[in-house]
Amino acid sequence: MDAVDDADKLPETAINEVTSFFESAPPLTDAAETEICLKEFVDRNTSLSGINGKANRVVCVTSGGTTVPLEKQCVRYIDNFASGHRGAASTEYFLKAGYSVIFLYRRGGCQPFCSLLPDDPLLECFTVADDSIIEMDPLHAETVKKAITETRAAVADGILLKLPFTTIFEYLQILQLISASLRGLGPSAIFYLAAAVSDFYVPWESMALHKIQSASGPLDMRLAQVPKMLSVLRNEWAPMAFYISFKLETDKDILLAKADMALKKYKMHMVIANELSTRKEEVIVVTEQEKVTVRRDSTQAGAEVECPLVELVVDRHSAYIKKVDA
Ligand code: PAZ
Repeated sequence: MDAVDDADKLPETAINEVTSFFESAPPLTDAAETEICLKEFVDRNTSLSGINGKANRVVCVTSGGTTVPLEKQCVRYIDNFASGHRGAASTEYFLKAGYSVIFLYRRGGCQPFCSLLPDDPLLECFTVADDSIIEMDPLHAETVKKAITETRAAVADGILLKLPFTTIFEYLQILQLISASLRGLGPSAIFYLAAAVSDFYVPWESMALHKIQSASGPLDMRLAQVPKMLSVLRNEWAPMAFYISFKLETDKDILLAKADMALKKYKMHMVIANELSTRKEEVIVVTEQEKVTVRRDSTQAGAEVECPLVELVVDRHSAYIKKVDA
């Protein structure tokens, strides 16, 4: 599956649904600043010579779940399951492979280079020696040092840009800004869409302003369908990029059929199928030509499935660039 042609253009109704979603969404508070950061990041990366022959290659990794607010002054919301581990770990492997990464992540979710930190780093990594001196617990010193230095180095070198989201509104608006900034990179850009994105939402204009009261009994609420943004991204926003989406199911009997369906419907280059209970052990990479099971190397302590997965993605992406450039 290569770049889209005119026959693949979306019907007007789909475009209209997307337009009205964006028109009615609460505007991003820092859209202008985000656009500037993205432009600087992409400009810098197109002028870099790159490592391992990966000049100009930029991947947008999405990570964590989007929320759907039920109230404008939000007290309650619907959430999507995702810890953000897949996205954070994949980011590290893409950076190692010589890619620059735009990490679009759920606020509070897992971060690259931080997987070895304890659950509550502030409370577990530091001790108070006396009233004024805070000391690092020697047990965690190396891990903390590594997390800080590697993150800061990647950001300072301009190869890692971290952009947070919480709601479905923020996620899709930032994704649109990212796609606009990566469009010019053509096949050198990857969208690696590991975030768990809401399918249903409450439109902003019909959302309650204040906390919904429970005194009036059971709550009846009709959720609208989130427009199929993946189609718009793939067909309209950045049509030459290389696309990888993820499919999560709990019923393994339907997993591959659903992944195949997503591959065809959204014209993805790869769909990564994973089951909730085994997602850290293995995934199945579905393409037009093949289905490849990728497993974590269980003989190695701390080995992650994202290591061979990203290796495979890089290999297929290189082949895609070669084919497009031929
Ligand atoms: O973030 P995490 O490591 O806990 O989980 C990753 C995942 C299961 C959310 C991801 O691999 C995935 O499948 N994302 C897409 C989910 C979906 O089908 O919408």
